[in-house]
Amino acid sequence: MKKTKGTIPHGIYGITGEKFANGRSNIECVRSMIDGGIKIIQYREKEKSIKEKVEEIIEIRRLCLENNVIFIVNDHVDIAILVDADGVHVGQDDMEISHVRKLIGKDKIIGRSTHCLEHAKKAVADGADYIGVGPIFKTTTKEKDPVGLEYLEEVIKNIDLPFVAIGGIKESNVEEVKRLGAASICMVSEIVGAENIVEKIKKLNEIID
Ligand code: TZP
Ligand code: MG
Repeated sequence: MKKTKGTIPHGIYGITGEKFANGRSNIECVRSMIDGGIKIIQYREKEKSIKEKVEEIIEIRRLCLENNVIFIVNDHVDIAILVDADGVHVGQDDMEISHVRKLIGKDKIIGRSTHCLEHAKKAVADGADYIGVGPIFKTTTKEKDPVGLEYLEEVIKNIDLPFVAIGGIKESNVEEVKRLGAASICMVSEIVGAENIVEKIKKLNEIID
């Protein structure tokens, strides 16, 4: 079995978002993210049936394995287990980390979305492998008030766990997020909605690196 546990890759963390992808499918977007050199991809899809999600996840799992890309499934612990994904990402309203761990095993990655320091501290205590920190800025892809750069700074100062900065991050503000100390940065609409995904990733990497 490929051992992926440990810290998550630095750089861009890719997430699917078909609704924001200008008519492209999740699979097309993943192909382009891989072509652009992204090393960790999460399947996140809130609208489709389980049947459709499973079909897509099987295909994306295959693409990620072939290209040595870490694959994380959002929400669905059962489907992650089914396809032997590298990990699962769960939000505050999803299953407790201890339950996810019991199901998915110790060698898999568990990510937890957090929106305040209490969430982050609990994720550490519960044994998450990384946390999502956000939404940093206002965004149309998540119905949640932004937590601001202040929360990112609090995490950097107080939390000893890998984290991914997320929410409203664009080519125009990614430098600020990076400069504050975020090593892994997620952008959904900025990437899947780009005219040319590979070119967009290249530009973003020039800013981040
Ligand atoms: N969690 C916090 S914000 C967000 C998620 C899944 C969506 C981020 O999307 P975008 O388009 O990068 O703002
Ligand atoms: Mg969720």
